[in-house]
Amino acid sequence: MKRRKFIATGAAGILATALRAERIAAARPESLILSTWSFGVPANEAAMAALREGKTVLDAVEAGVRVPEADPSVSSVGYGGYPDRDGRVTLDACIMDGNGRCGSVTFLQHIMHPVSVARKVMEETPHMMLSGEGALRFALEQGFPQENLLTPQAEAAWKKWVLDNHYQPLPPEDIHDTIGMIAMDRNGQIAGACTTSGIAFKMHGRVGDSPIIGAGLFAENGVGAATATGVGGEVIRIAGSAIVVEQIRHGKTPQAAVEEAIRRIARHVGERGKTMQLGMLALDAKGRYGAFSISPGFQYALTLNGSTSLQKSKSLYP
Ligand code: SD4
Repeated sequence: MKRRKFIATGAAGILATALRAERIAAARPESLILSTWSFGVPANEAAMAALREGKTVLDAVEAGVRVPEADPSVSSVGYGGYPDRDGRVTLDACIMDGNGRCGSVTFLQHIMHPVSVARKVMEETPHMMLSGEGALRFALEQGFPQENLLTPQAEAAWKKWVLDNHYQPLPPEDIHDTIGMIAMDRNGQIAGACTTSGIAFKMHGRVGDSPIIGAGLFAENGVGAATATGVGGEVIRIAGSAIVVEQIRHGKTPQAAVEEAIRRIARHVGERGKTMQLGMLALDAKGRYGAFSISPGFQYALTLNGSTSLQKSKSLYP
């Protein structure tokens, strides 16, 4: 009798879980893609095109962020990115799927698509992160072409900066704009990618939050994803993207979770927060999303059920 009751209760539990999963799936948008800044619009469109072709959500975020990586007019990502204070373009990127698979490259030079190298690190090595010389050697072995990423415009900006600033790195508040992209497909599979040339005119060797899993990016199926842009050191300090996803796991909406993360950063930085930019995006497994920044002006690209628009984020400070 006891056993029969136990089986009946167990079966009811399984049925309830299945019904809940079905309800979540029914409410989920057909596609949801979020990425930072206005260059996120063509990036989201490329990601959406990949999903339409039946590619995985991991393929989609990679294809998406490759767009600004290859665009010489974007001075903060990939080709055309502003160099460090020694005039070298050094890139950081990472990629993660919702099953905890991830790869990352930091301080990588001469390769236009660091996100794709990060994916190769994930798929072709026993490691998660390669840096500098080792990352470059690996990229070349994988067949990525070695290229000059310093455009004449970026070189001119650097030369002017050298004259104006006497080789003193700028406070990182001044120059930013990474692409972080997070996405969920119609089956609820989640992935993200993040890629940047980092803070302009940084010290040689400086690495920010963008290639660090849990800081610049985090994704987990069944829970959600988050990504960050802005002053990377402050995002690292609070493990930004990881804590956003963790709060979603514990019941916060993506909007409440990104607001809490930005408030936490604001407590660390005090008055400096009023002159710095730092933005976060998040989505959850139910298809809800959120955006928040410390200062006004943060924009993000939103693709919902196939149509893409540029949105203004709310900010902590007016
Ligand atoms: C970094 N978070 O390297 C990056 C910079 C950036 O928009 O541009 N973010 O700290």
